[in-house]
Amino acid sequence: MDNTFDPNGAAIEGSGIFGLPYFEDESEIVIIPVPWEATVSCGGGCSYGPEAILEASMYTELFIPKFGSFYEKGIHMRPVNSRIEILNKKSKKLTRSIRKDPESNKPSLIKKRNAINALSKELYILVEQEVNSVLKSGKIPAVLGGEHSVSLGAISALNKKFPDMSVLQIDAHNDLRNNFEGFAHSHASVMRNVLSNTKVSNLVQVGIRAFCQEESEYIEQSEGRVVPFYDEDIYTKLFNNETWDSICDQIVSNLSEHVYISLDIDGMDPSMCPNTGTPVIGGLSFNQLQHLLAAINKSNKSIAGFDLVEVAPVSIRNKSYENDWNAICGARILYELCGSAIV
Ligand SMILES: [Mn+2]
Repeated sequence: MDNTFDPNGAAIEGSGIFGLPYFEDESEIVIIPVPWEATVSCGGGCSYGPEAILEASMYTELFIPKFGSFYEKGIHMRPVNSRIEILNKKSKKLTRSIRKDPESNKPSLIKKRNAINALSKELYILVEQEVNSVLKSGKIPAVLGGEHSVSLGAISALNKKFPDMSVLQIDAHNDLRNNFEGFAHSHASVMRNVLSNTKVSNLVQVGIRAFCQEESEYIEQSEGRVVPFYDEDIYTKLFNNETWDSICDQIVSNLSEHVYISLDIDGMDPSMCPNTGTPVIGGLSFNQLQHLLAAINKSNKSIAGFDLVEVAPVSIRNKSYENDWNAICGARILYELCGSAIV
C-alpha cells in the first residue's frame, strides 16, 4: 500500500480504481475488467467501459456515511488480461464484416459467425478462470464489462462455490433469447445460457421493459425459476401507494442466501447511460437501486459476487473519460455495489 494515500484528497495519478492504493492481496474485492463486445446489436463502445470507469472513478467521493470506511478493506482492479484484448479485437473485426450483410446465410458469413462463437466460448472460460482465482483466495470477485455475455463465466464459477446461489439481474431486457442473430453467446441470450449451463437456484429480474414473446413463454415454462419484476408492474404498484420499500422486500424474499448481482446499466433510467448499446425508456432511479441494495444488506443474505456491464462511454476518440457522463455514473454505481458487497 502507498503511504501517501489521503482518503480526503484528490486521487494521485497512477493510483488504483477510486484512487485507492491497495494491491490485490490487500483487497477484499477484486475487479476483473473484461473489455469485450463481440455480439453488440445496436450501439457499440462497451469494450471501452472498464478503461473509462477506471478513469472516472478517480472523481468518485470515497466517503459514504452508511458504509463507513469500508474502502479500507480494499478494492483492487486487475490489469486487463491480454488474451481478452486479443479475443476482443478478433471478434470485433469479424462482427464488423457480418454487420454489413446481417441477413445473409452465405457460407463465408456462417463461418465467421461460428468463429465468433468459438472466441466467445474461449472468453467465457477465461472469465471463469479469472473469477476462480479470486475465489480461491477468499475474496469477492466483480466483473466489469464489456457486453452482458461476460456474466456467464462469473456466474458459473461462483455457482460452483455457492450451489444455492440466486442471480439478481437488473436490466431493461430479459436476455433470455435463444441464439440471438446466430450468436450462441449473445448479450441477448446471457441469462438463457446461465440457466441452462449452471445450477443457480433462480433468476430474479428487475426493471424489465423490453422483451419478446419467446422470452415470455420461456419464463412461463420455467416453473418459477425465473421471477421477473417488470418495470411497468413496479410503477403500477408505486402509483397505487405501495412503497418501494415493500417492493424491495418482495424482490429480496425471492433470493436465496447467496446472491450474485448482474447489473446491466440499461436497467437504470437511460439518463445515466445515454450511450449504452440498447437504451430503453423507463427504468430504475439511482436512489431506487440504493434502496434495493440496502434491502439485501438488511436481510440475512449476502452478495457473493457481482458484475456491471454495458457501460459505453461517448468520448472514445479522444480517450479522456473523466467528464464522460456514462463513465461517471458507471463508476458511482460500481462503488455502490462494492460498498453493498463488503458491508
Ligand atoms: Mn442485458
